[in-house]
Amino acid sequence: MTDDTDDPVSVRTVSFDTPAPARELMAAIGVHPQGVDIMAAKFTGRALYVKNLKTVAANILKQEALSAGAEAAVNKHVVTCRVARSDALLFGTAAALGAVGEKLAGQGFGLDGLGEAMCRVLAAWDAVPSLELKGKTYRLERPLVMGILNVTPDSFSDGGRFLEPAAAVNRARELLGHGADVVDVGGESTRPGAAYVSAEEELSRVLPVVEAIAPDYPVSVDTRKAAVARKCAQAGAAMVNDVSAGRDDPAVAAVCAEFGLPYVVMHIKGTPADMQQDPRYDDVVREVRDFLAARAEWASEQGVAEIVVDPGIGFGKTLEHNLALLNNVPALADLGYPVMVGHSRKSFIGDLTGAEVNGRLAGSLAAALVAARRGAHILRVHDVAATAQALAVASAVTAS
Ligand code: HH2
Repeated sequence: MTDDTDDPVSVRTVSFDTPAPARELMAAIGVHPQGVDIMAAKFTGRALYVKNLKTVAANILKQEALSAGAEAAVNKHVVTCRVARSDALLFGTAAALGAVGEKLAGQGFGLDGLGEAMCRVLAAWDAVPSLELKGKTYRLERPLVMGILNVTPDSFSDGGRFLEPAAAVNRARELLGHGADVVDVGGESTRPGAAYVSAEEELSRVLPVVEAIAPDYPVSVDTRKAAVARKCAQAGAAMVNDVSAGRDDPAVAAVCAEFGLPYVVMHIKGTPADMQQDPRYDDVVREVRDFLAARAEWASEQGVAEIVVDPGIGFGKTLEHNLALLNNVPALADLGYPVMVGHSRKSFIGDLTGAEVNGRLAGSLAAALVAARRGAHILRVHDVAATAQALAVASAVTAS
């Protein structure tokens, strides 16, 4: 029996609306069919998905779970050690799973680190993150709606419509009137293959909007450049949204730290120029989660106090990658930071339905509702009024 994988043990939250996907995941882990039946009956809606345990560690984890009143579904050959590694699905109350995490300390076989990671993940399960924008604290019990304003000639959906400063300012006011909690102003398209824009050009596009709107309302600036972030912060911007997560210009984080602004770090594979050329992942959810955890830690080391993470829908992802990320928002939310999702009108909706960019409202609303149900904290959208209405109805129904 060989053990040829160097991948570390990882843990993340998974959430299911019905037992069927939980059964599928247990089948993929290689759980005995009878075990799948028994454990599916104890299904609780969310679980911990532990990957890549050594067999001995999987056996210990199973015993500790059972003794704490939780369940661990592992590969059927773990008990006879006929597999070298197994994944595990851990079900139970947060208290029972927390007890398992604590008991793993001192066990060896890689279980120490797993126990600590489990406790960190569980601490985020029922916590409600908050965000401070312009001195107001938003408790993110319901998602904030961020209205998109692209002051560009070439954005994939609204390119060229708001290039004139007056048109851009009017659009910002319109988005706010439609119920946007914050407006995200961008002066550089990041659609696949988009052209580079200088800081001067970008500023000439976004600054008039920031100057007109930011004194009264929360404005986020969508930029990869510290020079743009700084001028906008001086003009009163409340937040910085960086699709490169500080990898293009690390000084963006320092600007956020200096002005006390929340900083959105987004996942992208490659650059806008090459990101859609055959993107591949072994496990897109784990890789995006690890990336966001690392960039958030980096931003925190730069002195940023408030960090938002974003899986970057459409940024170096196939249809399957985008769907997996939207369905697995809980695995990102369990990092403990607010999660932003930018799904609006994107090409995965066209891939699924054949709809053209401006005919993707229904698909965008469906994605918004699923992301909200999965725990997204900020939804970045073009269609603010429709999104706000859909969210209001969905939350009223589920609260009744
Ligand atoms: N998507 C786009 C731009 N900025 N920022 C975050 N945090 N998340 C996203 O998903 C995201 C983003 C791309 O959409 P859009 O702004 O509509 O188009 P373009 O880049 O062509 O201007």
